[in-house]
Amino acid sequence: DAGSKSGRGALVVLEGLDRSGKSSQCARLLSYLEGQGCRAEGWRFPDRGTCVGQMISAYLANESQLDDRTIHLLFSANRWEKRALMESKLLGGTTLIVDRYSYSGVAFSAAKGLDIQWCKAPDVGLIAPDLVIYLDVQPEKAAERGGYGGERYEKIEFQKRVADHYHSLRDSTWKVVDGSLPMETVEEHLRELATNCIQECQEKPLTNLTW
Ligand code: FDM
Ligand code: MG
Repeated sequence: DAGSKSGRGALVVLEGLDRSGKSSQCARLLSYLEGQGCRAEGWRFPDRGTCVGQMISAYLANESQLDDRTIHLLFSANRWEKRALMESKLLGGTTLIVDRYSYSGVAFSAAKGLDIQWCKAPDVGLIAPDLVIYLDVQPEKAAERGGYGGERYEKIEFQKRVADHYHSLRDSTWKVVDGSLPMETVEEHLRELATNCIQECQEKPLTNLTW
């Protein structure tokens, strides 16, 4: 009975390239956890619902142009503006399943050639995830999956560079799941990883991201 005790919720992040299956898997995982009686919410970054999020959304749709460092800081600000709510949800016992987080921030901006340390710096002090699940799909395979939606970063050469940067960000909180396996198999892996994580972190204090 994951999460039915009185401990804090878990911060579970899904990362991966565009078309890696993250969004579908987040939704499936969320409904599974809810079905288990676990208090959980699905979040995503960018959160396009805020003022900052609307600027990001316009940029991604190529409706506006922004300097590379400026958009990087907006993505970070979009996480900062949600930090207080995130903390209160987690401390109140709600698990958050988050589609993209700071790792997207660094991998995508670094793929443009920005310095990695510079990219990491503005996210220091955000809440550190308890678990990062990386859905590993070859950029070529992801591109075959019904094509991209036409947003700014949805090009195979760029996604290849993003994949390299994701690779260099992997640390002990990461679990890599082969995203090319059948959907149900991926789903099963995610259920197990998330359930274990939720149980293990109930009594652990929240920590901040330090990289
Ligand atoms: N993206 C996402 C970034 O470049 N930086 C970030 O900090 C985040 C959270 O935005 F191409 C990129 C990744 C992706 C695009 O994301 C929109 P969704 O998940 O497709 O909405
Ligand atoms: Mg996308």
